[in-house]
Amino acid sequence: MSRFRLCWSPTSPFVRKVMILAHETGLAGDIELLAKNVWAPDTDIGATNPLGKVPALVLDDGTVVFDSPVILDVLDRQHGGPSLIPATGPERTRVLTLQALADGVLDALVLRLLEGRRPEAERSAAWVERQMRAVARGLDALEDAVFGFGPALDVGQITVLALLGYLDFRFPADDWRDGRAALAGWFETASKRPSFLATLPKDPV
Ligand SMILES: N[C@@H](CCC(=O)N[C@@H](CS)C(=O)NCC(=O)O)C(=O)O
Repeated sequence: MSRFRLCWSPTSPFVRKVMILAHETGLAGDIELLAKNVWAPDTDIGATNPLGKVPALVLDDGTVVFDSPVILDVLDRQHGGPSLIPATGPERTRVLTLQALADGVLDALVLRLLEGRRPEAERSAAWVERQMRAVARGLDALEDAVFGFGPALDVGQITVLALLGYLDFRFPADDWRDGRAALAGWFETASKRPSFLATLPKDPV
């Protein structure tokens, strides 16, 4: 029996963070995936996660864990390999802030995507522009942050991987690589990892 159940979707970058960590740490086989369409009017996700969002992880004692940074923290304590979250000190702060930065850019991208799905008359160009400015500033900050990346993958880098993968998936016309050679170069290498390739997003047919 699986040790964990994960409220999952094939396209959520936040779910992808969890799955990248699971593949990196050998935990993927311990996680049963519960596919959820959080946008379906009759979704039951709220019965597990009161916030109505994926990912949510259910432990074998029934404890529900969200959101993705907490899930990554819980799973990181469940494997015997090197931790992907530094235990203490400035490195811990750096890695967790990196995760928060990439998560925040993802939040802005999701808001932008959802705004674009509203009926045309209800869309706000100013709101979309606000999100796009946050995305641009966040990516510029990541371009600088790359120079401080550690040699081993951590939860910050996992989140950056999920973010850049999401940009290529949902916004292929955005040229995020333009003017961000260091970030693009890092991604070129990191995106070849088996954990990234095993978790490529796919729209349901
Ligand atoms: N901060 C959350 C974000 C999760 C999130 O926004 N998930 C999206 C899918 S990509 C969702 O389920 N949205 C449903 C909603 O907002 O109602 C995390 O890190 O887990």
